[in-house]
Amino acid sequence: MNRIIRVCLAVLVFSLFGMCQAAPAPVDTGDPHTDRSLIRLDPPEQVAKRMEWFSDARFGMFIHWGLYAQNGCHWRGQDGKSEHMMRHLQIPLREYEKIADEFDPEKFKADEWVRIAKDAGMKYMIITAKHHDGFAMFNSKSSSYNVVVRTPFARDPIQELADAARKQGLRFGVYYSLGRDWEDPDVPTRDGYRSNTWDYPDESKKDFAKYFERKVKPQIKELLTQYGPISVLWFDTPEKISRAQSEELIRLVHTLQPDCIVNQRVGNRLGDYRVAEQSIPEGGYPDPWETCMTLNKHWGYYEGDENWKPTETLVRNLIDIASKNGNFLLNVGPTGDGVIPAGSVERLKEVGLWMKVNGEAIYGTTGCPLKGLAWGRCTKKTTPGGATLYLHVFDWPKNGKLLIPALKNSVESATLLAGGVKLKTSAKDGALTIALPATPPDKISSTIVLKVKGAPVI
Ligand code: JFZ
Repeated sequence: MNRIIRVCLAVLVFSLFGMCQAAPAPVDTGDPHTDRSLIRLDPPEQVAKRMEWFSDARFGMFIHWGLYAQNGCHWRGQDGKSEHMMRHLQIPLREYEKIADEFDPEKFKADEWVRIAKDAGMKYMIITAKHHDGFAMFNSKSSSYNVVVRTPFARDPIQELADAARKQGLRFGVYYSLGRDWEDPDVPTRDGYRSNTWDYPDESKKDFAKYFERKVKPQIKELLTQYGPISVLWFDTPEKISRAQSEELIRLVHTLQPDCIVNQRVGNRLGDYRVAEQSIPEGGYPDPWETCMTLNKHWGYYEGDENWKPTETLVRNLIDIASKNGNFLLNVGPTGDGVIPAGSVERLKEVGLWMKVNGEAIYGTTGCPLKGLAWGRCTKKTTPGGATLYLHVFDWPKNGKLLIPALKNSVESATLLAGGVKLKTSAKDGALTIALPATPPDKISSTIVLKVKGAPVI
């Protein structure tokens, strides 16, 4: 009888343990943007090596710049709503391309753009090489529909930015729209959704493979062979690309530039890392991931949009994302004459001031096992024999006592990152309390450096 009871108890314990451990399997949406775990073509250690700089970098600049910026996403007095202006107003290609005749950003200075990113604490930048309008913002020999051939500007901003980024020590990447190209007659979409149905009305005649061979592959080759090291290929809108085409693209990229990372929007659950858009996924993702966000309400320059996110929001987003092992790709939309709007520059400068003091608590950190902290977030660095926990305190406790529930480790030291002031700690009932000065060093987020012995035990 005892043996039967023991076996039943063992089964009960394991099934209970199993229940509390097994997270519900995330549902596959079938949407290439949101599918769960990524499928890798390379061995995990090779992917991890390729991704190292990215996870250390944590913070980058996204740049949406193209013909739509010429008049702030407006056309002949009409509101084009966004960088999708050509689609929103169903502008015939023969009319839209005339914008190129006026595009002459005489104030464009690549070094200035890179300096703004660098001063903000950003470690990489990604610019739209070809957005949905199909217009190449680089010297493409495979398509004359490009900035060098078709505009009075007649310069190659991708070349100038790649050179400037390299000179100032930032990594450089390009965005490439796969599934939308309103210049090319062979780009079908899911049921015509966001396709160019005004110049090319018959979706059934559109052959993605022709566009893929004629434009996509040649331009990806150009981008990866004409501009030096490209660190990121940021694909977009992969709805109609086949698994074989996604694989072919990844292999092409990694053959030409083995260190270049590819985001998941290459399609079919492939890619080196995941992307979120305008949101911070609750628990992050198991794979390396990045969320991209606008500074105001638009990706491309939209005249009159002064709805800039407060610097506090930007800094706290960066911290929240880093605490979940993610990267923050923050967007600017330069004007038609080549200037990053003042509202963006001001906020990026303020983020940079915070990063100057607290960057150590963001760069090279990983997510932290301390979750659900009412007063802020936690990031972590593993050290020989222990860990450094960076406590990001948004809400400075009025009673001067910061409570860290459930941290079991013994503490080596606790200091304020700004100024290095030593802090007293006390442990009771499995919780740690840190005594804090009355005034926080930073009103947005103050960092406490907590060095503990051994790997964090929660
Ligand atoms: C796409 C573009 O349409 C947009 O113009 C911008 O370039 C943005 C960064 O990318 O927009 C998307 C793409 C994917 C999703 C949402 C908007 N998604 O997966 O939810």
